[in-house]
Amino acid sequence: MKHYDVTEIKGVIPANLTIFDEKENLDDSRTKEVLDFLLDHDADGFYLTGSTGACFTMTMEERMHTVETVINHVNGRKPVIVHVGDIGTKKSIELAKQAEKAGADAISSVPPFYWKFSQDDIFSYYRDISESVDLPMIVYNIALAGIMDEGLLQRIAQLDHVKGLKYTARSHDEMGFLKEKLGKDFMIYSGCDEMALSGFCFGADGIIGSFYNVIPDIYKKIENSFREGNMPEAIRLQKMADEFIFACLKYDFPSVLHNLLRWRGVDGGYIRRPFCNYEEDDLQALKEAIREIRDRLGAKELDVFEI
Ligand code: MN9
Repeated sequence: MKHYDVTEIKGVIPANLTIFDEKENLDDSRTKEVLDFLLDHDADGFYLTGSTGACFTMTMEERMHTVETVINHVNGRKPVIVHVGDIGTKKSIELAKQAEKAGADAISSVPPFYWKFSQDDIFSYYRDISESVDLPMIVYNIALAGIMDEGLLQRIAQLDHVKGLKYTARSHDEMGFLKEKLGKDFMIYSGCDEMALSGFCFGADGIIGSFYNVIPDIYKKIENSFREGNMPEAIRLQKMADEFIFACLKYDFPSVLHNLLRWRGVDGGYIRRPFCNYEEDDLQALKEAIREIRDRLGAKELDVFEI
């Protein structure tokens, strides 16, 4: 199996949904169908068992099974990052070791949450996990959660195996400073889909997020337009994507992503409680909103939805 250097992990990377069946069991066959769709629609890599993947509703065994199933199916065609975050270091280490064995290209983790861990606790968490395997660690900072500030991120970034940062926020000044300070080979991924273009402008090497499960091709066009210097087109697509995202975010999230996949002709399976599963009838207003956005903006890119 091909292994990717962390500097090769870039572009548009879906934070994969975990696909369950009607009875809340993992659904390997639908998982592969969704992966094939993403591979056919320009996804540049995969980020498994993160918050979009409802990881905190899953057992350790289920997380490991998902990682193995996906990595085997992807079979080196694109890099795979495995989120191993938990609020127990020992559990994260177990997940990290399994990810390494399964053939992951990198691991990633949110900081421990729920209790107010000290900065030293959080630093030790990343040190202990990243030292437990021979894989690059991509730290996942959700700035809105207010758990890690710039000083702590810089301290963690000095750890040997820490090679990147997934940075989810609607402002990018701090992310841009960090990219400058930590150097070009320290990879930065913008995590807020509504702000992907801004992320690229502030130096992100890639974007990792939920909506790239559904419209990876539109985001690939945003990235390509940006890199070609076609800013009007990049801005048009990002604004359209934002209207689409904000219409979807009126519904339970990430539940609604499973329905959106279905509207693209892919069997996106189901989510697990306490997230809700929407019936088609629950989403008539969303279909109408998407049609309205498409018609008002003349956005033929939204024709991909059978609605
Ligand atoms: O970082 C995701 N963030 C969270 C990834 O789940 C907190 C994003 O992809 C958002 O889901 C997306 C919608 O707000 O930008």
